[in-house]
Amino acid sequence: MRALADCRLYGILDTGYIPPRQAVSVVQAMLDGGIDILQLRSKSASHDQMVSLGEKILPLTRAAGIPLIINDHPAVAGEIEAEGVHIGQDDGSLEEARLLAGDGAIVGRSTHSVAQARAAVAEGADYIGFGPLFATPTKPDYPPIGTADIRVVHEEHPTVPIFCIGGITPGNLAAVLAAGARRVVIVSAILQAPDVAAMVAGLKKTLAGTP
Ligand code: TZP
Ligand code: MG
Repeated sequence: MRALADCRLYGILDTGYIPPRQAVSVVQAMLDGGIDILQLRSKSASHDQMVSLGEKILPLTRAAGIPLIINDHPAVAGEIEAEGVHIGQDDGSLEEARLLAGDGAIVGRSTHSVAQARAAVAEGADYIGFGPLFATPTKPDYPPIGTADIRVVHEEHPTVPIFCIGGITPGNLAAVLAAGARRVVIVSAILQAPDVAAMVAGLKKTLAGTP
């Protein structure tokens, strides 16, 4: 299984873009392209629907040796024995998520400011998301925070994996890396690409060009 420390391109299978019947083929394309870590995110699914979708995807991510992270549903992560769970600012404590997700699970937290990043790290998050950097239809309710604080959070937390997120595309990835990012989450630019595997492979190549 790929270690979190070795993950730089984080993909999300978001049911807002991909209907459940296409989930398996799109996940396979992301894996074929070389995605490092994958999240299952559905803002509308019930616990049982998340279990059912997660159980369809897990054999693929397992075969590829890539961690599967469940958004918002720590108990689902525990039930299907996914590698981890991702929670937002309003999703309860990290400790509670860790208890539900089970021993050894990765627990990540979304953060939208330097202060939130500091709090999540203090709480023991295994990684943090940091953004949205730019305005994005995938998370329309959050004002973009820009790129200036990327360097600040990396300097404050040199050993914590920080995944920059929000409106990142092949067109601005180089600028995001130049602003100090090392790891990114990219949702719509991957899921809306005509060739998902080729998009992922191209993004990986750009990331590989920046140590
Ligand atoms: N959290 C902050 S921005 C965001 C989430 C889930 C959405 C990122 O999606 P996209 O399409 O890559 O902008
Ligand atoms: Mg949430």
